[in-house]
Amino acid sequence: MSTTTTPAYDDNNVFARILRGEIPCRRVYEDEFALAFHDINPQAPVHVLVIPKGRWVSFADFSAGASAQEIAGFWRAVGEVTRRLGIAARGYRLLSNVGADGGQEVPHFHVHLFAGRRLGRMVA
Ligand code: IU
Repeated sequence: MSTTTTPAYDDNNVFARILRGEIPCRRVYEDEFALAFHDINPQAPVHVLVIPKGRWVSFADFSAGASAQEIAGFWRAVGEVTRRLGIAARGYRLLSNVGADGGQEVPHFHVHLFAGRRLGRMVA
């Protein structure tokens, strides 16, 4: 038995609505496991969000509850996005905020992908 502090998934969060096509996005890539689109408020020349198709609040419940196929498919999609964007040679940064202390604003698991300039050092 395991315990979790992850809140229940909110089907009306903005990324759920993007997945259902109720809100438009600038799509970069999509497959059965993931959708990638440009962040609406980019923090770097390339700022793309990659989200799983499943109903996961954050990396916390995704990593504990998703199937191996979902987890592998999602991370393979992240890699595919980097290849399609042509950023692999110069490098990039992956980041995922989790929960309140992590500064997560949208409660659907997402990975930020930053690239296109020499990024600053991480600040905790
Ligand atoms: P966070 O990790 O939950 O803090 O990041 C949420 C991101 O979602 C943030 O970078 C927003 O600019 C972005 N975003 C978006 O791309 N489209 C939206 O409609 C909303 C937020 I609301």
